[in-house]
Amino acid sequence: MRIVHLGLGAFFRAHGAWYTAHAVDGNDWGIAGFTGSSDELPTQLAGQDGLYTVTTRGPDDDRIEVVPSIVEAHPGSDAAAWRASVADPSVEVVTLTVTEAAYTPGPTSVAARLVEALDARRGAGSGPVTIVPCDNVADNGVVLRRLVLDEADRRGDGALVGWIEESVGVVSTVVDRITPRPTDADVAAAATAGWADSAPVVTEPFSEWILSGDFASRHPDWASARARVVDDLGPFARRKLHLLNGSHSLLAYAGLNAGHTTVTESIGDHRLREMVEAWWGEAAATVGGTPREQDAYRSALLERFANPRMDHRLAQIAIDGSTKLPQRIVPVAKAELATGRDARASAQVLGAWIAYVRRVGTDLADARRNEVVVASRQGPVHDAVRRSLTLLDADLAENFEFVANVTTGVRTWT
Ligand code: CS2
Repeated sequence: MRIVHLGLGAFFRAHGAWYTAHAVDGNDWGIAGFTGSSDELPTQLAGQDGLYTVTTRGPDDDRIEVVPSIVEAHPGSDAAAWRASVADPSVEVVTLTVTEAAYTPGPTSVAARLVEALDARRGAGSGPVTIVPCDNVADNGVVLRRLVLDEADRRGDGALVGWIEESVGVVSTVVDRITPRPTDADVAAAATAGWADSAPVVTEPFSEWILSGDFASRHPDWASARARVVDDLGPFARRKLHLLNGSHSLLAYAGLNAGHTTVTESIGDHRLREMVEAWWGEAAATVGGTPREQDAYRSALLERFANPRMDHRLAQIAIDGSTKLPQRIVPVAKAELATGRDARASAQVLGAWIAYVRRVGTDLADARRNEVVVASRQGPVHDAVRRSLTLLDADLAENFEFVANVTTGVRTWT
């Protein structure tokens, strides 16, 4: 049985592929992976039979293992192989790690790629399949299903729409495992540990995978590898996106503005640590669980962020703020404002982002770079803030007091 994966990067190899390897029936499954854009990784993996090492880097030591679940690796640009793989009758699951930016409509969106491949699958008569999106987007399965159906509808192919409705399951997930982009030092460390691996992955000890929804086909017994299946994913998604990812974005923008390079350095800076605590205080209202559970989650996050042996670059987290912040920060700001409070901690995070964008300008790494950079440099700071917020959420941009608080946030860094 086969899984096709789109977005073959370090995170998937430390997470979905790793869970598959650890499932009791993992040996019955093989993954055909497609990168987002890299041509290099498929060649590297092919040169080592798809095998690679995962180093689990704790605060005190490393544990190294070889993950055997990837059986084929292709560059994302190979559209013919992509269609043929999804159309293959032995394939029952399609997993995705395509980042937040891919969940917006458009001809290059993940939905367009999926619809093309699903059309080939229908043509081949290969039967039902389940899509498992693994990106930091709330209700990712629900959002993706809508995008896929809209895209099929846009093509005017009613039969395809009907087939997708009947034969394609889309589940929603919450994923978590901090996985820095691999470096040359990781290759050297694997070699020192005795492994000739040109594509190693380094990750943290913590991992979480929570799934919800109906499968239309068979899938590996991921629960046997400690994935969880729940009825209501909402509270888990908000906890992860607001507490972890929200504070990550804060540490990234404020940390880079303050001259830091890694998450460990950023969380070690008292001023930033206080900002993170303030953010968590504000986000608490949107996150389920008892105060005790929230405390435990936050303490665990502080330890994860402070892991002194992890080289997690703030610049990696800073990528694509315009599609990440609407998931991580905007819902908290809106919930706070709706209660009549001033959402000052949310304003701080957004202020740190805008200050960062103003500083780096056209060097910004963001799927919407041009609009974001132009907005951030438009006229006086207050106007730039209003225009930048418009790109995230129109209501926020119209709240005069909130715009003023974000402007204060920008001034913190200038
Ligand atoms: C990070 C996430 O790069 C980012 O935006 O916040 O990739 C984060 O490391 C993962 O979601 C952790 O599970």
